[in-house]
Amino acid sequence: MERTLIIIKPDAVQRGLIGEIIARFERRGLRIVGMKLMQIDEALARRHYAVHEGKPFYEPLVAYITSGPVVVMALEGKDAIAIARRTMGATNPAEALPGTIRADFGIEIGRNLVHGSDGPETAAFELDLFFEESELLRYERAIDPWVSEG
Ligand code: D4T
Repeated sequence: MERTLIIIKPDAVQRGLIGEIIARFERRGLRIVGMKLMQIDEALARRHYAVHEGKPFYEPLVAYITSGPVVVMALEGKDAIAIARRTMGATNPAEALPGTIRADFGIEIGRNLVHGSDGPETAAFELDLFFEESELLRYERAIDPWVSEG
């Protein structure tokens, strides 16, 4: 069982796509174990995107992610990290496969609607950045055995 951090970015919130995006992860079978609406401040944005510091897109990226409210979610499931990223599609929406969130709603990399952790270490780091341990719930859904053999 894995957990991953998803951010529904400011462009998706402004465009009224929160419900649409949550529904796609939910329908895929991933379980929401944490969720909140928040505004990311500059310090948190810089920590979250620290690996990109110095790259040409770093400052615009910080400006974009802090430009309005976001929804952050912790999703749980078997292979949740890779499955969430495939549900999102390629980083650049112009190259994402149809049927993915980024392809269906986006056209360029600087407005790519969602973030998802890219590996187990990143997921642990990012979940810790955005959630207190007490905000991450443990529960089972009646549908879980119908989503996964366990
Ligand atoms: P995020 O982190 O938003 O889920 O994106 P990815 O994990 O799919 O992609 P990433 O870490 O390589 O890039 C982080 C973030 O930077 C933006 N970006 C990236 C950009 O604006 N221009 C670029 O050339 C790259 C590589 C988009 C996502």
